[in-house]
Amino acid sequence: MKKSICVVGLGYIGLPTSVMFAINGHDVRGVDVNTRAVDMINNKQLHIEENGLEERLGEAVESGKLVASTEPAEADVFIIAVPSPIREDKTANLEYVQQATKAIVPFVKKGDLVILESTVPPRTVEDVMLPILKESNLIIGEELFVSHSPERVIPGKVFQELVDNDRIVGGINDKSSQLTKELYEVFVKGTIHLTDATTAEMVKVIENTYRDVNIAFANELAMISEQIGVNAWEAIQLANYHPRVNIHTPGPGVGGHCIAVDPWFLAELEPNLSKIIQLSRNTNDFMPMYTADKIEEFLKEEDIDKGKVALFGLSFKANIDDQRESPSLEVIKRLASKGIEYTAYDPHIKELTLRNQTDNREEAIRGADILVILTDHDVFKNMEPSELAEEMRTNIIYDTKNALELEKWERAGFTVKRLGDTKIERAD
Ligand code: SAJ
Repeated sequence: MKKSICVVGLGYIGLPTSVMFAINGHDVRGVDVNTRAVDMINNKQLHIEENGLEERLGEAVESGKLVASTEPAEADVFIIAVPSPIREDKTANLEYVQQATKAIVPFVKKGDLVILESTVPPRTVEDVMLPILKESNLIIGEELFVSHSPERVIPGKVFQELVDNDRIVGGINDKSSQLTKELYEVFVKGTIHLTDATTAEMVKVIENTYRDVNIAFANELAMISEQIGVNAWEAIQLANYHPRVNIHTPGPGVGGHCIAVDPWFLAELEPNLSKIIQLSRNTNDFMPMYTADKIEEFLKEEDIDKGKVALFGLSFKANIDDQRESPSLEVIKRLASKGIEYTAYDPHIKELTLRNQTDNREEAIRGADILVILTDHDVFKNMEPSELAEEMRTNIIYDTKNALELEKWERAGFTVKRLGDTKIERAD
């Protein structure tokens, strides 16, 4: 049945979700405090990058099914998809969730459904949202239904994953879960699993925490491997042939606004019981320093005092333009604090916001004493040694993502150093 849906928050989850409901026949009002974003959306323009968003947004706006506004309005369903970041002290900042919930209170009516999509510390729906929603004077669970339906999509593949991924829906009661399931069924092809709101919150947070802990383990293995002369990439790959082992890959740190954030939600709730979680977070946060210190070490080995470093890759992961919490930015800070010069280059990032950033690859590597790969973009993986050979001052590359085909580059005369892979000279 056709419904009116008010989506609060038109970011990288709220906007694609609005678009999906609109092109599947619902009347969607997208709400955002950012007037520029609202204007752009109504003009069918993108304020965020996502594969397949442009054409779908065009279709949704042209059909009149999606309208953006700065103010909520009455609707059958309210979906909240606002940021839930952490503060400097690593505690959850739920201000946006609270503000969005308050903003819809004047518009909710008997029979409506409120869904939280933002990732939050377990118990947020019960302890933070419900007290605010009670101000509507509707009986919660009887006249107003509430659930948590966390997004689980990966940037770059949002539209594919919105449809194909299984979805977790946790209502404050069975009716809330059921209504939420019926709504998402309009485009979700994966299985929709029903549970309670707090369990759904827990599920979402532990998915990302699992990855963070696993990556920290991989990073630890990389550092250990360097000490004992083992190639961690090969060792992890071989270990993963075991049917019950799935070790993730090391790197210069963990970025993005999810995996580097969500584990703190659990740490905050139970600081004394979340030791591995906190240790993993700190291990991953330490990796950019480790990377910068290695760069300094490699320069010193060549008797280069400060040197010039060409940094390739500024986004937090491959093939996207998102720099939020990117480890590359931390590597830059650390290099700068050491007085080491750098030039930063990322072909996926169009706006040049950093000091010493260039969109010209030749300029980035010209005269460099070392080239450092920080993100495994396909464009880097596909580079040919002949494209770089004459530009650098040395032939040293530090690959923190195992992006380059080692033999090819070594055959071409480069010295490739790799995170997690140090050759140790042993006495016979
Ligand atoms: N990374 C590693 N080693 C790995 C995998 C990732 O160092 O083996 C690093 C990446 O380079 C990156 C960071 O971790 O800096 C995070 O990247 P990611 O691809 O693992 O995750 P996100 O943040 O893009 O998206 C995650 C996804 N969660 C899971 O896969 C469990 C996505 O499904 C969620 O929707 C998203 O978080 C979210 O919004 O919570």
